[in-house]
Amino acid sequence: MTDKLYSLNGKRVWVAGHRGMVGSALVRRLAAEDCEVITAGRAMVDLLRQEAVETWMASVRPDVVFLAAGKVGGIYANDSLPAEFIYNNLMIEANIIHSAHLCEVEKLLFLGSSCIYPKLAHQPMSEDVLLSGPLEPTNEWYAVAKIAGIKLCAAYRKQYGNDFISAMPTNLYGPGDNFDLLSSHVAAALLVKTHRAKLAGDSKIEIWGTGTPKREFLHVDDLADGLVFLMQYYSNASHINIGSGDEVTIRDLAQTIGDAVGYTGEYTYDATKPDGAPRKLMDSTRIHDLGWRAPTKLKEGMAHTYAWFLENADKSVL
Ligand code: GFB
Repeated sequence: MTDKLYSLNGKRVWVAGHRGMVGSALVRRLAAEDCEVITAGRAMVDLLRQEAVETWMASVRPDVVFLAAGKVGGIYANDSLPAEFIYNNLMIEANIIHSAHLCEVEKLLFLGSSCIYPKLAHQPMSEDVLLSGPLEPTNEWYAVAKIAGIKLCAAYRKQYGNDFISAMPTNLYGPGDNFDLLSSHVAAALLVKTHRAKLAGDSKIEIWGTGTPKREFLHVDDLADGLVFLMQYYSNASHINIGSGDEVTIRDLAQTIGDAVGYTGEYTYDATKPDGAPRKLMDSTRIHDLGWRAPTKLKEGMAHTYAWFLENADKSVL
């Protein structure tokens, strides 16, 4: 393990996007640190408005920012709301990163996504394949905004010496996910579809696409732990991947979720729906070499997520 470069002790830590899956996991994880966690809902500060962000940050003066706010969604949402995905993400990250510079925030961590890498990038994808080829068309709008966020951090490091870093998580799942079938990511969608099929006694579940694309899945509590690790052990450097190494086809993911839920029926595939990128496996060597690895395996993580879902999910989706 490398030496600790930054201590959160006694720091005022703003989690931007604390109502989302990643932000809420960060708030849970930060409870174990000796720091003050700051959150602010939309009524307090509209992150799309530059003046609102600058005024709020100048009055609150956080020492540390986790930038987990943004417009996110699965393949269908990304493909059907391109303007919202590019505009909201660009505005939120530009407003927060620039204000963090003005307010002399000591450290900021920006969250990107594995879709910043080219659609047909060499696998597993190392940090160096950024901007080496065309993006996956279903999410290029989101990807371009996230690439701009990485470059904003790099530019503020280069020009002003701000310690602004960025982390690129692989596909996520876990408590606090969005379970709306049209806008959710695949893991949450298949959990809802499988749960409903089991309750209704249906013997078929419809999967979008061919079922052959591969995805790597990271439990959001592992991500939050990795992000707190990076805040402490990674400084003044380029974007860094954070994956689990747990890669499965969508077909196998459906089966894993079927096992967690106790569904024994069949699956059908709707090839008129997009597959997206054929494969998106992160090369996480860099974070492993720093001394961090994701502890949760997909099977146990999915069982835990289903238990959380039964306890906590909005009754309208159950
Ligand atoms: O998670 P997902 O929506 O997004 O879909 P991406 C992954 C794969 O699951 C695709 C298939 O091959 C889908 O065709 N799939 C099967 C389904 N059934 C379903 C279903 O019911 N719902 C959904 N949503 N998918 C996202 C990007 O890409 O990855 C985001 O759009 C972000 O920008 C995120 O980067 C991490 O993995 O394809």
